[in-house]
Amino acid sequence: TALTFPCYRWLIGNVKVELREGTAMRLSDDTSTQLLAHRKAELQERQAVYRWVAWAPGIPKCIDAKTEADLHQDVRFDNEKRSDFEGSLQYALLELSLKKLAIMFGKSWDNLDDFKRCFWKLRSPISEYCMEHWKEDSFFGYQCLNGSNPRMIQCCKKLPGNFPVSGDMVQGSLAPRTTLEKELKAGNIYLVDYAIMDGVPTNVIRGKPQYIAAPLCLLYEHPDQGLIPIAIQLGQTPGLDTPIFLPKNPPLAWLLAKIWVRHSEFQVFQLLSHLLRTHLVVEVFCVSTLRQLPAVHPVYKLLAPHLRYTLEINCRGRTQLLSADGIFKRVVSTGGEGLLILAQNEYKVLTYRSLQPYQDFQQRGASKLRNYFYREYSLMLWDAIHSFVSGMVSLYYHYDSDVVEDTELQAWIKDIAEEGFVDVPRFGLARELHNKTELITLLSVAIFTSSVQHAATNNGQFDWCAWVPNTPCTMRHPPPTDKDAVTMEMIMDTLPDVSQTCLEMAITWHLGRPQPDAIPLGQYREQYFTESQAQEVIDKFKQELKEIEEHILTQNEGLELPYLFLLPSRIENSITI
Ligand code: OYP
Repeated sequence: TALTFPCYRWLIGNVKVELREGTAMRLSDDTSTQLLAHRKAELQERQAVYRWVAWAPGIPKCIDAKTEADLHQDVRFDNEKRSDFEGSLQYALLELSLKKLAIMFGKSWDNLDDFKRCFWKLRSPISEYCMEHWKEDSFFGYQCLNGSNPRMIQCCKKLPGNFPVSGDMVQGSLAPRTTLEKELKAGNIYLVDYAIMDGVPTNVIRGKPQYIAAPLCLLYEHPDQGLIPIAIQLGQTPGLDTPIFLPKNPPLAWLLAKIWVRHSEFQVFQLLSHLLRTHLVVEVFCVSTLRQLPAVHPVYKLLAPHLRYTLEINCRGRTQLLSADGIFKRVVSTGGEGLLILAQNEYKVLTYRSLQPYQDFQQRGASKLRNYFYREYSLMLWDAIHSFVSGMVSLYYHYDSDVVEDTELQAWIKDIAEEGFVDVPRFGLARELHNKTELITLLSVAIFTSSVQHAATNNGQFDWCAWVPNTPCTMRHPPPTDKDAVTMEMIMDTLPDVSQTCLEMAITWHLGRPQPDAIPLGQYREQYFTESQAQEVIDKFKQELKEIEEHILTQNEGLELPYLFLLPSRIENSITI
């Protein structure tokens, strides 16, 4: 099989020889001057081939390549992957255009049932469940926990000053004999706040302006009904034109308010949780690993399988999805300038801590929410990854001083912190490694983000977005200001048109479907490590993943809505899509 990541070292006479067999070597393990010279030459060559570039200011740096064609052969898709990737979207679009729907620009659907007309060959059990249940409040609440953006919900101990919900307004949603004040104190009130969307410029599609809101949504963990939304405000500034929508309002007004929240969810989920916080974060690790670590370095060998295909998929994303004439510009409300400004807003507040799941849940006060499968499974997987990384690192680094003295490793983290995560004062990653613990955490973050976290955001996207009213990619009318004036016609004219609907379905199907050439988490097809001790650590990791697999399967048996996005067999080792 072709190597998907460079793994060779220079030998005498400048002959490159693949180095799949052989012991991992830190700089200080290589003693002969010849081997040291090879090490240096390899890095010089790689630094000439893999260069940083700022794709845009205010976001992480990426690989210097205009398109995927500029990438070195070593990091390109293989033929099978390429033809599958290019064929799959064509297939999906063909499915839809057969019905002559994909070209109906500007045509609204006549009624909600009409969305079913493109629900033909492209469907899945969860997308069908979604179609049946999307209007239900408890389903809305469920998606905050286990949908495609499970990192947004936070505990609310005190109402935000710009969200004047009163006890009277929500009394009807609460359990008997309690009050909003008591429930706030008890930690049963939660908030999703899309302030980050405020002021983001909106797209214009075929001459028609699209719209964005920055909603606030209050939720309550009801003892019987589970998590339910109890109040929604579709803007950050309270006022007469920004009423607070409640479940007891006219049903269409409440429904449209929820649709607006879900529309913000599409933007935040795709651009921030998915693109920025997985794809672009992992690209930084990818570039610095290629630039700073020779292929014999143990950290190179450890990370390489988790960086496969990421450079190429990101290049394709930049050129075909996010570019000035890309898919976002054609169908999404944040297409054009908006997506960049939204990403820049998030990058300003992105922290290294928030990429570590224990800290993330703790900071959001989300540790005791019931039925939060994403939390339960991602923590189990974090533990497994952390103990695997810890086992591997300990084979090659015995003392903290080994870490401190590894100049290649120090150059690597410096590249990550200073070049990759440039201009992000609050990120909180030091520019040098002081001990083994810091190294283990950093490597765990890299592997967790490229596998588990990417799976959590990517793999459900068709399930949650295929029924487009549940997660619309754009809105064609401004948010409602008058609760009594909401009509079904207004909802249909607001939701994506026929053509936008088709593209949302096609692309989310293309990206969310199981990848035919997927290598699951913990499966190392290319034997970078040949030492038997390393093999033992890998085997233990595989065993733990198998136990997690069984646990998840058992726990999901008979569930009306299973949560299987984090089933280890369905998590890829790296971001390949
Ligand atoms: C690259 O042939 C990627 O046009 C997806 O991007 C789709 C293409 C190219 C187009 C292929 C073609 C992968 C990397 C990424 C990412 C994260 C954000 C994903 C957002 C998906 C949004 C769906 C849009 C629906 C309207």
